[in-house]
Amino acid sequence: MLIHPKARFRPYKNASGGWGSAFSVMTILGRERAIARSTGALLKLNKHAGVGCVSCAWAKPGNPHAMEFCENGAKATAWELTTLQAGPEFFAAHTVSELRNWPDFDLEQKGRLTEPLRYDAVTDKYLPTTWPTAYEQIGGQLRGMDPDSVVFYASGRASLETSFTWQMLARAYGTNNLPDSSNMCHESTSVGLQASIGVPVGTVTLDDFEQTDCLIFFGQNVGSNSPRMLHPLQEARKRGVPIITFNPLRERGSERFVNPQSPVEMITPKATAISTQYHQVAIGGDSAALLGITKALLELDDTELAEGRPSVLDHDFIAQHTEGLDDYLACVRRHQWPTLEQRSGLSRGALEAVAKVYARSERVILVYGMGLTQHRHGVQNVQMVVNLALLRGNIGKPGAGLCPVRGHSNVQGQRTVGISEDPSKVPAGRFAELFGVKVPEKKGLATVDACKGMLDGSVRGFISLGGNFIRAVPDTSRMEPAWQNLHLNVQIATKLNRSHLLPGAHSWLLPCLGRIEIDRQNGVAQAHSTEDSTGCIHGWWGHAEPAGEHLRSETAIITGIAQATLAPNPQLDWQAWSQDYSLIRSAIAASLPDAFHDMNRRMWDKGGFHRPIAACQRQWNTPSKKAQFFTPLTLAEDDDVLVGGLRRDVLQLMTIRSNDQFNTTIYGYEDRFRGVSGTRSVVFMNRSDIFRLGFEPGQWLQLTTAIEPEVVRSVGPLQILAYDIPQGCCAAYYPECNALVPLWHHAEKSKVPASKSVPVTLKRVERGEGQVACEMPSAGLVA
Ligand SMILES: Nc1nc2c(c(=O)[nH]1)N[C@H]1C(S)=C(S)[C@@H](COP(=O)(O)OP(=O)(O)OC[C@H]3O[C@@H](n4cnc5c(=O)[nH]c(N)nc54)[C@H](O)[C@@H]3O)O[C@H]1N2
Ligand SMILES: Nc1nc2c(c(=O)[nH]1)N[C@H]1C(S)=C(S)[C@@H](COP(=O)(O)OP(=O)(O)OC[C@H]3O[C@@H](n4cnc5c(=O)[nH]c(N)nc54)[C@H](O)[C@@H]3O)O[C@H]1N2
Ligand SMILES: [Mo]
Repeated sequence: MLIHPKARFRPYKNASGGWGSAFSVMTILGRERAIARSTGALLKLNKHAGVGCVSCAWAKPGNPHAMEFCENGAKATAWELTTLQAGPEFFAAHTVSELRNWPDFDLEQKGRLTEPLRYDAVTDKYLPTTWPTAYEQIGGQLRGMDPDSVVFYASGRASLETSFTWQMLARAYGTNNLPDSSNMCHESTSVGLQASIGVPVGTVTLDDFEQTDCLIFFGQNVGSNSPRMLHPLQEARKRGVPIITFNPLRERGSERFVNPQSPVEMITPKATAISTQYHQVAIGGDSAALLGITKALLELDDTELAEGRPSVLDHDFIAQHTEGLDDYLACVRRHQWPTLEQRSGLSRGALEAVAKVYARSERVILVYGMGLTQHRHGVQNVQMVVNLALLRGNIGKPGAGLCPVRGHSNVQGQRTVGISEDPSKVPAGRFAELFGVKVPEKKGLATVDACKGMLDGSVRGFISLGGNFIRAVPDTSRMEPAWQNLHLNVQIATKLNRSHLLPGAHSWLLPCLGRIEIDRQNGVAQAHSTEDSTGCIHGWWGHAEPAGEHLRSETAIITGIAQATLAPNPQLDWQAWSQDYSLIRSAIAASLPDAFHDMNRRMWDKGGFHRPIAACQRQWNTPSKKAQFFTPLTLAEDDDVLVGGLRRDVLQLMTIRSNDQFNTTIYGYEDRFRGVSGTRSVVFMNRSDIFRLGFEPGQWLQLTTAIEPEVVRSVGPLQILAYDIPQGCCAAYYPECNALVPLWHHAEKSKVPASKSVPVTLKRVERGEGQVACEMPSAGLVA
């Protein structure tokens, strides 16, 4: 096990990017012993017909930089191409109960899985098995189960080909139980944008960034989570484009950036200031802030009209393209400034300053991330952003639009090719006609409902295409015992994680190739494809030799399970699909011709090909055929406990990512930009809250969820860090704090867990001096 450095906090004075980034990349390449294996792949990352980065989903430019990757892309590459291995000897040496006590970091740090394994309850170990045996036994289990009791989970990394095959397997087997990591992520976008503008995805492309004259960010941490996006932002800033950021934390990447690939910037101390206005909105305060901006915009409009100047609202656009303005404006007028200031945590002056910039900009891009979607009112937050865009016609014109920044590298694409619990999202008629697969009519389970099914025992089987479900979902302490009651648990994975260590009655761990590895079928290298955050589809090749001879591709594993489970189907040749992925692409193209016609050719176009997004053409696929202004019922119903409200001992907790992690994969204990080093066991608090509540920085706290008093959800000990965060708010790391999030505490309509707004109380606990706080905090639940 790695010896962790001593916990340390020292404010980070540098920009994001720069030498800090370069050192961080070299450290992980060295530690993973992956320098030789990764270098070639890194040079091809995100380039035309090159290697698709397995980190984030940010757009891949047609004219890439010499090195079109970022610190986190390099880390993700090193993580996948590590030469460390967790082979059968490793599993022979450790029981599953023992491994369960290891931190997430140590588990994945053991390296790549190399052989198919089956859990043996007698020895409490994973024992080697063979592929044919595994398929046959899994198929046998599946044949004996009710399809409605089996869940097919996908994490957003799998390619379009794999994802299409995956959903076909679930449907041919007889279920729409297809939860996806996006159910915990941008599902608020899919629901909110669909209702407001008739498409479930954003409306901008990279070209828009070159033409925009203003960018506004809500709750998206660009410097850590989509760092390549800093390049277009830096260029925009050089053109004098204002960038306004709403975030409770002053995230370094949103403040200033040094391009680590620019020799001049690296040797001169010249960072680009990214945000021209930075508003530290209270957690959950964005809807109020957006209402306030609109109120200020209306006041500005009154002045302009009174002085004989044109309106600041785009009345032509509003009349021709939208519906519901009057109701919305009445709601805006009804809300008084003191309420909006209190709920947003921002002053009227600050929101007026935003309105001024917005009113004088012709082409505005509105960017957002988990800071908006992972709230009780996540869908409303998204729709309020749309409202702001509609007021000035900022959708469907060059340089303007909505930019939800997706997480996993193909999470948007997975949904496009049919991974959804909702059968109306797939072309059922074509599936029946082309492949003889009848899509079940019954709606399936998404993530939260799949969890409920585990708790009530109706979900008996779980098959996972990547990801770390049990660590990513909320309510850890209730979910983990339920997960162990599963009858069947099959995990297709590259690295060992906690979801593998709570086995059910029959459990397999099936090691697969990563996307950066060469995937040969019958000796012929296979390409694959992904869709990025801007709806652009690209073809990629694997680059490195596989980590082991026993690994199979994800597609091969899925088709292997399909053949062992399903009766032969003359219209669907799984074997042929597994041997030649171009046949899967042809099947995608035939199923979804509008988006994917000629996919096999077009995915190699320089810069990829864009699938048509109706809203970009100002065609609104809503019931009324207009874009909808959305009127919030109230701003207060957002929170189970009001921020700064009646209970002064309650703080609003957001669960955040460090710069040194990718979701549940912990690369290390350095959150460089936030100045935290050697630990993840911290709670970021406002200094006045610390003293008001009778604590001192450096003390240890136990956090307890302050809703549903009959269930105790508690995590700790976490060490207090005095930090620049609004009063009434606090922050701590995901996934360690997931035990605090009640399963039912999710966004209305989208059911995205409200991981960014959990009311908590804090209690002082003892902790030995000088101890290294690197373990997983112990989570406890008393029912
Ligand atoms: N390096 C790295 N890259 C990643 C990932 C990773 O874990 N590591 N994960 C990938 C995935 S799957 C996803 S979904 C994305 C996630 O990327 P983001 O969408 O950036 O998600 P988070 O980092 O969870 O949170 C974003 C920001 O929201 C702010 N925030 C919290 N609450 C509020 C609020 O109420 N209002 C506002 N305005 N802001 C708020 C937080 O301070 C934080 O800076 O990144 C992807 N890329
Ligand atoms: N409290 C809280 N909870 C959250 C969030 C939050 O902000 N706060 N964020 C949510 C979000 S946005 C998301 S997207 C989810 C993430 O949920 P998931 O997508 O389920 O989790 P990951 O951590 O991305 O999965 C990591 C695992 O994927 C496997 N893996 C990696 N590469 C491959 C591959 O190529 N193929 C296969 N088959 N397996 C692979 C490895 O075994 C690795 O351990 O978590 C959600 N949960
Ligand atoms: Mo995500």
